[in-house]
Amino acid sequence: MTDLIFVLNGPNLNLLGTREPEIYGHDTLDDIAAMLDDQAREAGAEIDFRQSNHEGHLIDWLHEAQAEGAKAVLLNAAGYTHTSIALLDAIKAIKVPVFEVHLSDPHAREEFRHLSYVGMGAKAVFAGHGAKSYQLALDVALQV
Ligand code: CA2
Repeated sequence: MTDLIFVLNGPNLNLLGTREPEIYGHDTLDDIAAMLDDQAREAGAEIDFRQSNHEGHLIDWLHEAQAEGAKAVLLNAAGYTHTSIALLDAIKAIKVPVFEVHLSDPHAREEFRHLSYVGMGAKAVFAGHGAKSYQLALDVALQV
């Protein structure tokens, strides 16, 4: 069976490429989806790439990843990374490994970004490399 990787993106990431390129880079979310699609296809895998501005959607999708038998989830929960115990609970509630992804390096930014609830449940964290953070995470996720 083809390996399936869910790639879930949180609030405001739909605006990527339109503002603050010095922090988040010039790639749009569609650019990142296309890169990951190619990378997954070359490895004989498949990605399911989604974005939502709503916390509950991200939680439902984590449950869905488990129900669909996904091999791994790459999760950039954006601002919810630093606030959401509900997302942490969802990560802990599924057996699918979750990899935390960030374009920027939250630890090199404001203090309030240093706390990550997602990180408390994630298998590993990839941050600070722009779109490449997703590619590095996918590379590792495909090997678990
Ligand atoms: O660096 C990341 O990937 C973040 O998850 C991005 C979040 C931020 O709250 C996290 O601390 C780190 C913010 C996403 C906002 O997305 C934007 C996209 C385009 C323009 C402005 C913001």
